[in-house]
Amino acid sequence: MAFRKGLSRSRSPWQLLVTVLVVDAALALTIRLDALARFSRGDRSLSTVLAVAGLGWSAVVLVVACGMGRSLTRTRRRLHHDDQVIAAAAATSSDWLWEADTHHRITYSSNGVRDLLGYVPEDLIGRSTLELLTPEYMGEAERLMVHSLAAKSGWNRVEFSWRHADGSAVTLQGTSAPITDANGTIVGFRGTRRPLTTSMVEERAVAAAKSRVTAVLDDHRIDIALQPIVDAGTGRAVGAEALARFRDGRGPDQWFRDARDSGLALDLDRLAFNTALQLLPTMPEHTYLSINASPDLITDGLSVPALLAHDVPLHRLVIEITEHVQISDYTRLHDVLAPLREHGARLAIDDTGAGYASLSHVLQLRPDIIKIDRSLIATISTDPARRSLVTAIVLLALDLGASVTAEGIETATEQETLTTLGVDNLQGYLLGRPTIDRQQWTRWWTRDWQHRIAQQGASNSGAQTARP
Ligand code: G
Ligand code: MN
Repeated sequence: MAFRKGLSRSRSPWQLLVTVLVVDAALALTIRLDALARFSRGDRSLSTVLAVAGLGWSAVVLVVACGMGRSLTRTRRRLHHDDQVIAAAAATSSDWLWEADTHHRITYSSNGVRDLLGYVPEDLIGRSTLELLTPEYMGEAERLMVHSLAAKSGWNRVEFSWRHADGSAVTLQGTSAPITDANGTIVGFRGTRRPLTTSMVEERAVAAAKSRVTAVLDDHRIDIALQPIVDAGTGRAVGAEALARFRDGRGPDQWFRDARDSGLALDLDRLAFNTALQLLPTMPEHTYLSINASPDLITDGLSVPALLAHDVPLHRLVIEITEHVQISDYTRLHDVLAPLREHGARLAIDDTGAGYASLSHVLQLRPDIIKIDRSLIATISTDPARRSLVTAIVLLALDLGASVTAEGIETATEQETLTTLGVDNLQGYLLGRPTIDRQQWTRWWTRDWQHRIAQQGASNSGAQTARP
């Protein structure tokens, strides 16, 4: 394998040399044995003495050659062992071990590249590393090569985005060391590339989320969509729910999760609330605006004195508390809300019926409005148990002096069933989808939904669905 090429090549000349030396010494010993015999018979002539000295020298050569041979054998064994260790590491490592020349051409690739990028290692030999990068990283890789050649060093934990064979992008972290020739000139680099660990990915995701949320907070880059809420009896809009929308098209749930993950939940909640609140004065006198608020926003994020001091028509404001969130301190929530409610603001419990805490929220907070979650509405026409639950909520609301709004109404049949069960207000795609289009808002305030619903009901009589 290429990681080991240099070492394997150097073996044979040494072997040859040792063999030559051993044969040479053995021959010299054999040829000069007669001189030894002459010497032992008492011949001390110069030629005999020299021949015997040469014999001694040949013996020294033989011993040295044997020593070299032994050490060579030991080295070969060690190299063979190292070879196997490296081969095993390359074969079993989930990292991608690689070598490339200074022109980015791949000269070796381990099996790790199969899992990481979906390529066959042999197919990569001779290809340029640059081709495997996503386009935005090609320039960076070229700059890194120039810099590493100048600094005569490799690189450490550099992250690039690579093109997987299936077309997706994969971030790998790479570390390398230079490969030098006999003169010390860098002829390439070898190293490893590995995927980011889960915690690194998470860390990065949080950092990205934080920078996205911070940008929205800095520029107030949030839009408010309104969705009409219609009186089931008169068919007229009585108000609208404000829903945060973001300009990158990602859903509000994702954005609020980003904000939670990056510790900015309260800030984003506050921005959404205050942006929505600005719409209230633009709406007709007879309508209210229902704004979602987390319990934390109410207790720690809203400036109640500011709400009381400014010209906020609190009698036209509804604060919706989601049912999904655990409320740790009902008393505090109650206390913070009290002055606002005294000045006319109403409290709605959102998503009632969707989770465990619904009735306890309702009982503890005594809302003015109970909003029934759309999960209860979806099969209301066919599920008697759900109808009973809605009836129970309607009765509870009667006792509490609250009104009931059904959310997520999508069909005329659902609307008819809910009206029959005594629900006061209706909200859902059937009446109107959430929109940021102000012209549509204006049309809602004068629209007669009764007429429209009746028409749809007639044209769908017997049908279960009439999705707009
Ligand atoms: O829980 P809350 O009321 O805040 O949820 C409002 C969400 O429900 C919004 O994102 C809105 O787009 C969505 N929504 C409103 N009406 C309907 C509907 O009729 N059907 C469905 N599937 N979603 C709705
Ligand atoms: Mn809501």
